[in-house]
Amino acid sequence: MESINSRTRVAVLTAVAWALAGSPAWAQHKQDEGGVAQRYHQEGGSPLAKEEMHQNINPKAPSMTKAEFDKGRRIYFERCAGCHGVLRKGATGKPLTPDITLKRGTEILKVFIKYGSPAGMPNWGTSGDLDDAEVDLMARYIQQEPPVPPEFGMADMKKTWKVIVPAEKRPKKKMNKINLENLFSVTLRDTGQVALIDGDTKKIVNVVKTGYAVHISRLSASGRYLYVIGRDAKVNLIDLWMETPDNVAEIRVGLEARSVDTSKYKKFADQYAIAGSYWPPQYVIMKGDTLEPLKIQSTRGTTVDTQEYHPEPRVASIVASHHKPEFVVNVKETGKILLVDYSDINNLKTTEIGAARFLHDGGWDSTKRYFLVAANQSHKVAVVDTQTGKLAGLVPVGKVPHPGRGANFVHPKFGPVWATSHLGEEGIALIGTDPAKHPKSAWKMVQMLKGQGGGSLFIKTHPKSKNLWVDTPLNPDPKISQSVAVFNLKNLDQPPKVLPIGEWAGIGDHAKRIVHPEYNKAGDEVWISVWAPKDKTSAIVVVDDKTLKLKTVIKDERLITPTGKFNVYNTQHDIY
Ligand code: DHE
Repeated sequence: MESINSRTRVAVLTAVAWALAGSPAWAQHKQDEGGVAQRYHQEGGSPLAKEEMHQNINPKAPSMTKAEFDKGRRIYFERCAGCHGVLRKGATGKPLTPDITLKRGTEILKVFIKYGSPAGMPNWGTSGDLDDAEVDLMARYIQQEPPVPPEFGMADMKKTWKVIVPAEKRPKKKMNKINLENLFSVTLRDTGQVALIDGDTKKIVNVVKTGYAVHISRLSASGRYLYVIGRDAKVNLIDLWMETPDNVAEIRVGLEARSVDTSKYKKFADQYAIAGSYWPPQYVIMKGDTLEPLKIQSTRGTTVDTQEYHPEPRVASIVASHHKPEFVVNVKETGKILLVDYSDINNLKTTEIGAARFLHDGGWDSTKRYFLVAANQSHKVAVVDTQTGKLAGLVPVGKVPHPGRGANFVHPKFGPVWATSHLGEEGIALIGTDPAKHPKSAWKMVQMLKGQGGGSLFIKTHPKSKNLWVDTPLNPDPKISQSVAVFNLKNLDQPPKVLPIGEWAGIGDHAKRIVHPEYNKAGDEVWISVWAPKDKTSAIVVVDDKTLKLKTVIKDERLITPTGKFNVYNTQHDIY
């Protein structure tokens, strides 16, 4: 063991004492909350773990063999890159570039990696995720220069682009009897597939092969085409008019990605698709019916606050305006929102709106004029007025907001509001969204409802419903993570009803997370995923929205690790 100087010893002892202090409940609680948010950002691991990268040796760093460096790189991309960034410039987690880590030294770094920190760093060692040798390896790895993954440009995209069924060979009309408006595309996360489930019969229509650890599904303006994006940046295009809906084209748009959407403005219906990537930091506009890549735009640039250059600003959520030929592209690390006018992609006009770091997920208000997006580490929600192309507000909410696409309803006192739950606390923030008739409430948090606990990811309602559904899949208490809270919108002072979805699934006692409520087209039933490990039974529980009673449980051996569910009609029209 290297000798420890006194500064190191104090830091080590403080970190160890903090990590071991089981006694003060609040401290434990805070660690859990922080750890939950950080672990969530690592949830899928990064597909970059598999990419070959050059080992750049820093002569001042402790030595490493090529095999150790490669192992460190793999662990880094699986566990750390989501928070600390590919190039270790920092995002949800702190920067870890050698100018910083070399000063800390191996022993301090080992303590942070093993025991975690109050700021939210998970305790990778004491949790059993990494053994002592791996902790030591990682402490040395992060003192080396960060290896840089390759770029992924037009030529790379074209090499992966496949049109499986050319547009002219596809059906001229719908060839199946499925009620497509009530079809659900369900992410089967760990098998790299989506299950297309008939919302009326609850039967699986097809299981379609897609990218790795699939993230989201979105619809074309007409509702005919379904687009699915994997964490490996593979986009699949599924034609829902086929006798059995299936893939008609695919492409990889980068090495890692999360978001996809399509041109929703009438004149450009079904014409374009857009996908944003985490690496390389860029977005690409494609031909809607073939996925042919047409235009790639980098998101590298300066941050909104310190105005410093950032080499890897990841593309988080993307939404398409229904009123204009415009995509709203949210860039995480720079904290900027780009309004991309796609009416003439050769003379692309982009409005850059400064918001706050780090932009993640969001959705439209009920009129679809305003877009609201979580700036999660700023604990704010940014609001863009897409009519004027300006920031309408930056609303302080609770700790680490995570809305999914959020929920719109009319509050008895404050008029139309949009709601988000939080990863870092139990509150559900309601933000006024009607500056014309309720100017005093507009772009302010008008109320904070008390939910079951932190660790919430998604919240949902429907214009025909009087309920607001809030999941808590990442809460450390299984009672909370395996149930959902339902608020009565007509009486928001009443505590929510808690539905034991995990128990209702009737699939056994194994670990499971209850995640992502999604309405059917009629808005009278809610589907919730019961997400179990890959080798255990999962299910989808369907609840009657009026009576809050169990309607049915969808079970099928093909339903492996279901997470997000996307009802065709609601997704196509941004109803939430
Ligand atoms: Fe997601 C949406 C990123 C972990 C399920 N997720 C999004 C969006 C982004 C994102 C940027 C918005 C897309 C859009 O609207 O265009 N998610 C990330 C991450 O970076 C993160 C934190 C870590 C990771 O490694 O990927 C992450 N996400 C998860 C999960 O662990 C979840 C629960 C399960 C899974 O798929 O692994 C998960 N994310 C989802 C879902 C949506 C989503 C279901 C879409 C919600 C909606 O209703 O639109």
